[in-house]
Amino acid sequence: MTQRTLSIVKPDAVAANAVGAILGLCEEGGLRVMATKMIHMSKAEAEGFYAVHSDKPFFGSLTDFMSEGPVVVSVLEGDNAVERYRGLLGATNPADAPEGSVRQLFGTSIERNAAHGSDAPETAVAEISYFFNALEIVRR
Ligand code: IDP
Ligand code: MG
Repeated sequence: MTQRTLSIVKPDAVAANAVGAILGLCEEGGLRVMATKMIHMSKAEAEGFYAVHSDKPFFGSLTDFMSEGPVVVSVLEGDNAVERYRGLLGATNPADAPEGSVRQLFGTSIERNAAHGSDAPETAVAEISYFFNALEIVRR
């Protein structure tokens, strides 16, 4: 089933010049880039994106991190895209992510883990609309 998901190359991976490598792994992994842009989120914008985690002890630190520098947000499309991209990313903690996965290759801590992927199709729809309007996403 063709599906879409939201990817964020996080500030650590943008700073490490790994944008192309990560989007390359997406393409090699069967996903197509349908929209992409670089943005620098304010603290409030990062808090809005991660509102679901507002009760967590790491919320303040996470939203500082996500607003410390530019990120690359992308809409990725492919068969079973949500699960497919989560598989390419590996576990939240890079130490638990499989060899060759995005987080194993480019993440350096459970917080600074290089990239985000939506966790469910409904989450993907909401996350895509947080960053992109209809005119910014190519039609197939
Ligand atoms: P996910 O990105 O794999 O879906 P979530 O549990 O949704 O993981 O957490 C969102 C983000 O918050 C993670 O990608 C990571 O950057 C950060 N994070 C998650 N757990 C921790 C933690 O225990 N300490 C610090 N940061 C964390
Ligand atoms: Mg999550």
